[in-house]
Amino acid sequence: MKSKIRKSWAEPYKIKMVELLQMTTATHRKKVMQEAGFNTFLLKSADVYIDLLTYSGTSAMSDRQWAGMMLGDEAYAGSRNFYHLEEVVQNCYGYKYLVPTHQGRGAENILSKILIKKGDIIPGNMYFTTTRLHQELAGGKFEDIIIDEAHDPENEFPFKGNVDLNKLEKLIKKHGAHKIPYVSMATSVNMAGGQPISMENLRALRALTKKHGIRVIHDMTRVAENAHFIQQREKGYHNKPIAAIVKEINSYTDGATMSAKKDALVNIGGFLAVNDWDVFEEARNMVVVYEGLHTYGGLAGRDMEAMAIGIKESLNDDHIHARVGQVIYLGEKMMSYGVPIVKPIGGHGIFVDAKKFLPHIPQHQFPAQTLAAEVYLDSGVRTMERGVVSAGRKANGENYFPKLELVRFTIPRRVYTQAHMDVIAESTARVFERRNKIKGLKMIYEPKYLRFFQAKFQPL
Ligand code: PM9
Repeated sequence: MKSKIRKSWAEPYKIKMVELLQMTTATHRKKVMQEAGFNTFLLKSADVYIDLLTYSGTSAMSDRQWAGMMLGDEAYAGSRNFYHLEEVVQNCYGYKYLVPTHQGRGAENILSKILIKKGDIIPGNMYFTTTRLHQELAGGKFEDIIIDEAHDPENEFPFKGNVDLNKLEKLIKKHGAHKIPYVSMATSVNMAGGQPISMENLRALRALTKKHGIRVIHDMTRVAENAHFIQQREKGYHNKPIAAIVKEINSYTDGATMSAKKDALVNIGGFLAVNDWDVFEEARNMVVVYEGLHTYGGLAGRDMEAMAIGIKESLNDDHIHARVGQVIYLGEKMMSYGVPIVKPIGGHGIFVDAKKFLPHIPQHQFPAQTLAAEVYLDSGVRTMERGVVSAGRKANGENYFPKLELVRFTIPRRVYTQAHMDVIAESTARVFERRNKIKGLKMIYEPKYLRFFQAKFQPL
């Protein structure tokens, strides 16, 4: 007889050191939220109890990574940690050439400047804020070619990160392949809620782009989480280790930008990795202008060592199972309280559907920004907006009004416990109970670039 008892996951580590948290009062939270202009990015970390603003650079490093930091070779040129990192990128990810950068957007800047010419089109499976901005600053135009299901929070399609190949073919027909320097393909699509792309779709994307001589550049920031969903959901992958799935994903692409602050479990770092010698040569030259010498790219030797070790740890099956397991635990708890979230639950956080949560607040009054502020006011849990504020403005000055208006509860890796997840879900449920009394916001300060980081708001 099959047992009915749930088989839980647990973290494949134990805790050696703790960081004390700050508890705050409701009065204090109200005061600091007003000072922060109702933007959770402008709160001081000391005023935050549980910090889900981002999972970027906020991971807990392992004892091995900390030990690796003591092996930092802080030579200006040719640090031994660079060669270790290069070997790990080649062996674990399968890319030939490595250019380290201080973080992901450093790699995006260099890549965009090398490959994009004015008037080029860059199709991608949903935009990401920094990625699209660098493409635009280089003179390109981003075109969304993700499948329609990705724009519907209720749609439970298991691979909502897939590329719609018909959309791509139409773009090729309209503009010609020579106008498309590469397809910008992300794994675990961030703005869609951490939704994976399937191996089948990747294979088809490779075949189509090969036919037209178009590169595929991989935003591999969360490739291990994507590999987990392929392992769990795609036929033929159940018994394949995460490490092998990651290598197969990469094999269908020509290069990658990486923010190592996510999957790779470090607090700072990133890289550009390519298979094409000519692109590498240019990138190696350009990195000295924007980041630092090509063997450190804005990083200390110790950072590169921690990254090399972190990459290997990130591909461990038990690690990734527990990491995604914690996200799913929080999502299921939220759903049990009736909180509307993006489904299926993604890899790096829970994305609450603010349009459904606060249907009486129109999008131009920033429902997701409002909800993020309300959750903080309730409990000191910090989240962030991923909706109309994050989407920004088009070249003609008009606001983008994205279909998805979400609040992101992203979970730092190896940092919080299951009890923290309970506190977060309960706080969100309390705000849900009093949702009808919540009013929207108006924007009173708007910076020119990536406005979500620094914009200020006032309650209506
Ligand atoms: N992502 C995140 O929290 C940090 C900045 S936005 C709050 O989700 C992708 C898919 C990312 C990403 C950063 C970057 C840029 C590129 N691609 O932050 O520059 O999710 O290391 O990476 C953030 P860096």
